[in-house]
Amino acid sequence: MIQNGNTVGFSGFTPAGAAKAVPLALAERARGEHRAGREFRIGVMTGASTGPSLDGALSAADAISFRTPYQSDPGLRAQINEGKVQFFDMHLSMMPQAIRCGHLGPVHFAVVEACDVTDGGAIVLTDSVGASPTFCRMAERVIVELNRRHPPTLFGMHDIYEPDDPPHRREIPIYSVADRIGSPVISVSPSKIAGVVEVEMDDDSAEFSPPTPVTARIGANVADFLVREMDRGRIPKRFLPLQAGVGNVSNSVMEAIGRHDDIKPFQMYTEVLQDSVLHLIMEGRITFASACALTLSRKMQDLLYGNSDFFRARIVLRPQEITNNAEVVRRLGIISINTALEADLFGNVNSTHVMGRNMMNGIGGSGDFTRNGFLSIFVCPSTAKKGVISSIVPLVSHQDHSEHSVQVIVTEQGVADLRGLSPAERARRIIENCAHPDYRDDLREQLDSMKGGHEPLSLESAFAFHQRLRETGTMRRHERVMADAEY
Ligand code: 0RQ
Repeated sequence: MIQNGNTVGFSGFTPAGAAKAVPLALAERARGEHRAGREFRIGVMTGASTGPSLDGALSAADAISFRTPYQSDPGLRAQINEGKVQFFDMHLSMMPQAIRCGHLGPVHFAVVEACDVTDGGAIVLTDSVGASPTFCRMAERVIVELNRRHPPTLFGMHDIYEPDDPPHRREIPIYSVADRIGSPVISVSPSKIAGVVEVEMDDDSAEFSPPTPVTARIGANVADFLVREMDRGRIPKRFLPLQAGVGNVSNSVMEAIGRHDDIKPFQMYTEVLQDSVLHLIMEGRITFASACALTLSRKMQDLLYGNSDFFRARIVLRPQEITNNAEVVRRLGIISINTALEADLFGNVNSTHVMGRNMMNGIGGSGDFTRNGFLSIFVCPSTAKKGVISSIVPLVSHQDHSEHSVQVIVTEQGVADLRGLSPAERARRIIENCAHPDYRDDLREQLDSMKGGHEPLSLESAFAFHQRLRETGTMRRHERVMADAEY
């Protein structure tokens, strides 16, 4: 049914709840078409990243022409960076409205994974919601992947709600983390359902590396900082809901906050729940979690599915338009914690482009939360790639989050609280508190050489660190690791 040139909205969010059987079949079909000398490429929209069965398989078959809004598959990433796939990197919260308003063109098919579907067209999603409600509403036809791996007892964990579009939008009536405002199912007209594909397939799994001494130190620094803020009365004693990004660093940060003796049990209003959060829910350290996806290892997924009643009372899964909604994030006073690839002396953050050119994953939801959070924190190790890259640079090579939104930067070296500081004061604090000692002298000299102006920027040396990396294989002065290699 799906034709060359179609746009397909697939369920899936990091990579929970991603459609798998249909994309694998599409990849096979694309190979066949290519062998016969015919073009077969489609536009792929999802909630966020997916795994080998979707982005991996379709990109390996050269079947993707356009992709949005977020990805993390190595093969697809390479095609994006070679210019073979056109990738539109966008704030996750804004995608459903952009689709409804036609900004991204028509959606020919929605392919959504479900744990149940009724004759009347009620679809119960699996372990993520993402943008599926909007895909189903806007697509010309809907294909359901009924995946028996996910139990129908997931019914009741989802809260499906789509706001009206401007000028008719009213407030989104979420006043506390656990509020439910929508329906447990997506309802589509049965006549629109083109087919139901019955499968039993595991999610492409999300295994995390255990905390390293560096990520554990970053986590401890964030937790200690939040406790100090509470002691000073700048965060309410009952704490505020947390948002934490995806990945290894974020998993360690959640561990550290969750286990800190001086932080009382708290709530999360976030995008992705990883293994660490599920442990903390079981221990009563997290009392309720609102999210868009459950990105769990196989072991933790089994545990959740074996205890659906317990977790349904403590977890709600919402569309990305709601989990990341600017209005709700501001109202609830979210403490947002996301990961940077690099940050500069003024507090600008790059989360997406290595050396300003090569896409890593995408901005995802980090901008939705950072711009609107009560407290917006960025974390990263002070160096990358065994120390040859400093994460603190004179000027970021690509900017996702500006100095106006980034409030606190944390590395394993320490915490730079940038609130209320001028650019020159921010630069000094970031160097002394966050940069790796190997790079501090160089950064201090850079700063001292920049005279005058409100923001002490040197156009001549702004990218000195990046240029050195490209020429010598390291950002360190007076060293040469390899010439003109990876970067
Ligand atoms: O690569 O494993 O090959 O060495 O980047 O870095 O330290 O393992 O960190 O897994 O937490 O990912 C920003 C990519 C961090 C992620 C990013 C290399 C480093 C390693 C990964 P190797 P780590 P993480 C809500 C929030 C944007 C979206 C977002 C991300 C690899 O957090 O995509 O925040 N964020 N969403 O070596 C070159 C540098 C580098 C570097 C690190 N300066 N230059 N390489 N690396 N710094 C969730 C969603 O929106 C869905």
